[in-house]
Amino acid sequence: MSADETTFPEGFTFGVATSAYQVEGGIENDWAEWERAGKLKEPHARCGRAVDHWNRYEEDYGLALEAGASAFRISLEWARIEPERGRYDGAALEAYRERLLRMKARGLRPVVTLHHFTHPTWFHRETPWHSPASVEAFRAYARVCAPLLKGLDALLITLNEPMVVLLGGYLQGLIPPGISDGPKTMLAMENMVRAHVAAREELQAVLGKVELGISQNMLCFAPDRWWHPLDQAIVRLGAQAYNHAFHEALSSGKLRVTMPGLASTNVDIPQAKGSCEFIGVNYYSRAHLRFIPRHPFIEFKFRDRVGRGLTDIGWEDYPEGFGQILREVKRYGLPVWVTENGIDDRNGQRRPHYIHSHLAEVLKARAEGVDVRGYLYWSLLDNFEWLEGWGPRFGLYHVDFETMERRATPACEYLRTVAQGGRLVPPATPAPQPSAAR
Ligand code: IFM
Repeated sequence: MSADETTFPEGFTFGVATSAYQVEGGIENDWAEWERAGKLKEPHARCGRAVDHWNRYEEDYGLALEAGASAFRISLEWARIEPERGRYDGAALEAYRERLLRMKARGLRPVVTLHHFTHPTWFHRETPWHSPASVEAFRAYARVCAPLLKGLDALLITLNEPMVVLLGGYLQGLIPPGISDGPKTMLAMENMVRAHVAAREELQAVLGKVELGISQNMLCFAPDRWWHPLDQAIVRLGAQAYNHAFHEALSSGKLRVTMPGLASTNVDIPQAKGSCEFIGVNYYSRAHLRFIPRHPFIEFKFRDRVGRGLTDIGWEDYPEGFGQILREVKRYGLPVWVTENGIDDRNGQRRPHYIHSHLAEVLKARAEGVDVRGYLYWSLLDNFEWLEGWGPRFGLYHVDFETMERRATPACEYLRTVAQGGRLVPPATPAPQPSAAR
């Protein structure tokens, strides 16, 4: 290994990531409605008070610092800020401003997402993403958020994982708004690109120069049958649509998706060209795709092809795919931020090894010229994992969901050692065997 492959450059940022609905508690939005409609895997699960971050934010900033973080990613909850269309909640705005100022004062650079999966309850009824009104609704929300961000030098993210919202909410109907319609999915995608541009304009108008992007969930796709031309074809089309179409639209102004039999679009949105300062990558796993001769034509599987054992949520632990994705995004010619990377590891023993192997890929990619500037671990705390509810544990800190007590897992000390030393070192304890890890 060269020095470049063991040492992080001066200024490289280590941080942690969270999102409002998953940690704050006490939020009424489209997901709360979805839960009450019994749509989670466990129909009685509720996010409810989440992990009470709304009240414990000072404690949580301290925990992030103890884990070596110098950046803290949150999202603003649109439903708190605009509970009724056009009515903004001054107390919620003040509370967010106070939290961001405290974060900054404690030495944590704010990373602020405007939209992380959730919507106010009026949104899908009045201005759903497939209607052009969504663009102006998001613009108005961004305009109200902009003053909160003044003087913070925050890294800004307009949309988190828009493809997850689009595929889950508009194509598969599994998450709000529960639609299953290819053409509407593509209209919604086009409007999300336009909404990103509109939000950028509003933020720039107040903040001047911004450092802004989106966070894209990026999977390493592989053909289930390596030799099968149709599996290879859907991997090519799927990776282009899922991983790259959004980034490409924001880079070139051209939105192109080809998913035969599912959804396709080809529109030019010139205002979107060059509308990001960085590429945000959320990476977790590799997925194997297999062509099936009936709708939806694609079968999606997590397989344990290398033998490291699946993670507790059932995803493949495949750091090599992270390296591949980082090299792929080099084509956009922008700095890269890893805005999420993490593992559901319910006993906490594998997490240091997962972080180590994924940080090794960051260093390799940097040595190959990919300008990765920061790494945010998902997540600081165990939290509410959407359709999966309360089972998964991604946290650097284990949370007792009854008492809300936070307890460090071994990854806290590991991340702190790497972040403070600026060097990648192996974890102190050996990796658990795959069988023991499941
Ligand atoms: O918990 C989610 C997060 O909200 C978005 N990215 C993936 C995480 C793990 O599934």
